[in-house]
Amino acid sequence: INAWRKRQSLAFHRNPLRLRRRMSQACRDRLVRTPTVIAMCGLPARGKTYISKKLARYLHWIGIKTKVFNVGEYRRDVVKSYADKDFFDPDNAEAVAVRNLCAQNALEDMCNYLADEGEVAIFDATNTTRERRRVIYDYCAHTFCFRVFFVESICDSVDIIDANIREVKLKSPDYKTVPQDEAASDFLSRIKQYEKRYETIDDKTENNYSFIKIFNCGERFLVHKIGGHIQSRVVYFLMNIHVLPRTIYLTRHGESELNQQHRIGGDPPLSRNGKLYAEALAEYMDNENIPDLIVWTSQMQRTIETAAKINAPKEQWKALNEINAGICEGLTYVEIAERFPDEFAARDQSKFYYRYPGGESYQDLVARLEPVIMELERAENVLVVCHQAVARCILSYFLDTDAEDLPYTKVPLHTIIKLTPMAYGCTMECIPLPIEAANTHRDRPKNCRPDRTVEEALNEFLEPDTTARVIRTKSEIFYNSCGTKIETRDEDGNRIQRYDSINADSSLNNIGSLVQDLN
Ligand code: ADP
Ligand code: FDP
Ligand code: F6P
Repeated sequence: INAWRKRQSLAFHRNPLRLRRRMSQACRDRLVRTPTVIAMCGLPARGKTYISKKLARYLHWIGIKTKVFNVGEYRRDVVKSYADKDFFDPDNAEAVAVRNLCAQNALEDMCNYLADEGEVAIFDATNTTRERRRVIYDYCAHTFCFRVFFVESICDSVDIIDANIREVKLKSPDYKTVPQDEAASDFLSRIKQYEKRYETIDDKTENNYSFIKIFNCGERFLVHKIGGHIQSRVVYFLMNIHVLPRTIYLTRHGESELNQQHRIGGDPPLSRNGKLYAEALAEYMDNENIPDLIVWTSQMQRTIETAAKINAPKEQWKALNEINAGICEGLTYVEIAERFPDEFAARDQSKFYYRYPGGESYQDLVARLEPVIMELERAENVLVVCHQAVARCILSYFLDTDAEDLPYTKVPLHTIIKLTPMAYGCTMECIPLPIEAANTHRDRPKNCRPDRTVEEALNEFLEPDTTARVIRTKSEIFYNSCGTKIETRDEDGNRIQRYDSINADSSLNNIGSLVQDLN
């Protein structure tokens, strides 16, 4: 650690620009937008990486520039092949030096990120000794004037730890070539190595730190000296999440009368196809037999009608109403391009931030949906029946989509999206029900200049077609509209095999392209 400090001080003096930047930051603690370091703390297999990734996704979604710095990755980069738990023996001086160097590099990268562009950085390491926490605090709070918030996860439930090891830790690159039983026993011994020197955050000697302690996956919390709005939001978020297995179902309403006319907004009833979807959806949900399912709709009649036949308790949320298109409500995209060419171009240039005159932007929508996301985190099995723009915002939270791509995510009508939270993310499966519907999606146009002609603005817009149909190929394989194989059937239409759900990484952005290709 001394060598680490020396190096730090050398690097500091070698870079006068950075020095100036730091000096000007000296009084930052009193500012609202002071960057925040969230430093994890806890023995291995206590959910630190899980919490780091989930927190980063949430902060990114609410528009805060956030990045996770996982010291395990720095260590794997330096020590190419992990031998065994002896590497984590606190009396193994050589290994301790390597581990400290990795932590040092991660810490430097993290602070540079915050000094340059970041707002929140999460330092994902064990940080289980008082000395390590002191070094982190001194470096981040004194040298850089960043706020520091420790998040300690404490868990003594053998069942939870065993499950974490089995479901997550054994899949680590450390154990790629090691038999599972051997790996499990090595990981338990690794935990024992850390236990030799583990010091929980002490609210007397470490009384000056801001921190939260999470006991047994949120059974109990201890919160100490919260500093600033980011830390309060983080605490609120951490107090709402849970790790129980569940599935979130997401769908848009059935096709509405205005969808058929390609008009946006309004509060129209369902079309004939939309009503058929409402019936098919109720039947699908019934067949899924989901324990304690609850259904959320917006307060617009098209979502209420879509959910009406589902046999489950229902709640209406105003926050789930579709984006308000202000002066463009009830118009088609063609009419908007003709009547308000400047507005139409402005939206194409920056769709996430563009606010309709008298209406909303996608950015406004994300803010409006935050309580819904928080309740979704608290809930177990839920079906959310909502709208195109709203569904894009909710999906972007689960799939960690960038603001720029969010408003172009393809979410076809008459498609059920099944989201299943997994260890560090979420899997997504799309199930299109075979009922025709209008295509309400308009791609990002190539020409977004304000001086384009109406024709150019609309050239990019293919006339709506039908979409979201189950596609049957000659080989009797069924695909969903994400382009993922969902099942094979025999000549008589009986299911032969069902395929596993896809990983969220393959993202909804591919919906539609495969539909067109196969058609
Ligand atoms: P660590 O980074 O502490 O070594 P991981 O984040 O890799 O542990 O462990 C992931 C597992 O931890 C997930 O299966 C998740 O369900 C579980 N988990 C999440 N939060 C907690 C918590 N507060 N306490 C214990 N386990 C948790
Ligand atoms: P992770 O589970 O994230 O991989 O032993 C657990 C571990 O993290 C190691 O991989 C990593 O080298 C170490 O923690 C990093 O933290 P320390 O520097 O605190 O040991
Ligand atoms: O067309 C259906 C609809 O839900 C409209 O009510 C809404 O204005 C629109 O989709 C949102 O999609 P986009 O942001 O792509 O215009």
